[in-house]
Amino acid sequence: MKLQGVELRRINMPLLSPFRTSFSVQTSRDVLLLRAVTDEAEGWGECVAMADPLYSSEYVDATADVLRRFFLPALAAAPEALAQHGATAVGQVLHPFKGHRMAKAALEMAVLDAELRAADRSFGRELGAVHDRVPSGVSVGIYDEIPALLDAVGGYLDAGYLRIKLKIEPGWDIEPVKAVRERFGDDLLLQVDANTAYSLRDARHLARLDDFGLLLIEQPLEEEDVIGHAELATVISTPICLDESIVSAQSAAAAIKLGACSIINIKPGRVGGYLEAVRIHDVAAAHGVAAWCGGMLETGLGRAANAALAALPGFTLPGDVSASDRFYATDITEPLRIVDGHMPVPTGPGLGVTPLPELLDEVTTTVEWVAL
Ligand code: NPG
Repeated sequence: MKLQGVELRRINMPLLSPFRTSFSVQTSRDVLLLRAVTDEAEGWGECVAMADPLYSSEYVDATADVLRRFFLPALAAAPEALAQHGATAVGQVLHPFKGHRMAKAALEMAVLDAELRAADRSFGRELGAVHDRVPSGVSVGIYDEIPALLDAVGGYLDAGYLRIKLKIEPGWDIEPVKAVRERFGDDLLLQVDANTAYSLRDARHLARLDDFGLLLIEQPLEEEDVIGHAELATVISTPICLDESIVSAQSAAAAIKLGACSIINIKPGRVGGYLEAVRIHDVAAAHGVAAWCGGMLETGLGRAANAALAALPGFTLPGDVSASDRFYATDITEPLRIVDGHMPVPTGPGLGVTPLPELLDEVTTTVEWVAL
């Protein structure tokens, strides 16, 4: 395969309703898309970095900059590696550059999509999917009042979602969880996500969540506080799941060994790409640690790829793999829908979905072509 150039396209997608977490209120999604053009096919990559560095240190302007300034020139200088090894070469070529995993992931995804479309193979087949559909969970933001939260959760359950994740923060934790449990019963698959909003001093408070039969509590403490999570695990009985702390297969192995988590949320963007995500899946499975696929408000492109990843055998918990209409009135691809609480795994070549030009143009803010 010969990479001829990459288009960097910024789009802005309005959210159906504001999405509030412990770190921000999101009303629209500013996304960088990559279109890799090779001599054989073109492929799409979606960068999951947000507009501001509040979830992680990356942000969308910085990902565009590092791609332009370092990653695309490095790939242009390594044509033999790409020709011989295809998308697996991307991670190796970019390895000397520290961090910037969301930018690396987007570029690898675009090259992989082009390679797979040319070979008429799907993401699912390439990554090792063993299911043709995956159970769909939904992430529910922070609300001002409990009744509004209960209405939202009820709506998602009516839509068929099989698992509810509540965003929590200090002041919005025990009460909303209790209210949802009471209203929707003990059988509801329920978990919470703190996005680093607590410290170890809150351990006793967080232990109050133990009464509610949660599947897990996700990332209660800071990203770098792996030891803190291991200590917290000795105080609370709700299983601890790590998200922000896990940035590679190596950090996953370390967190598992330290006893910091019994579950991992795997997000391809956070860990540098779908291929590293598979390696984390393998590490988790080898240690008997459950995994599930996280979401970052992706368009249909990232959502399709996540559905393929979530179909690997070690993804034993429902992921944040929700339908396009969870966040968007109109997606840029054909809308991804859930059927009986499950998202079908796309079977077409590559991602199995492609942006529809007129929908894409409607949300595009800038387009830039980088010839290689
Ligand atoms: O379903 O796409 C989705 C969103 C799931 O809550 C979700 N994502 O912390 O996991 C998270 C959160 C997030 C969203 C994080 C956007 C960062 C950016």
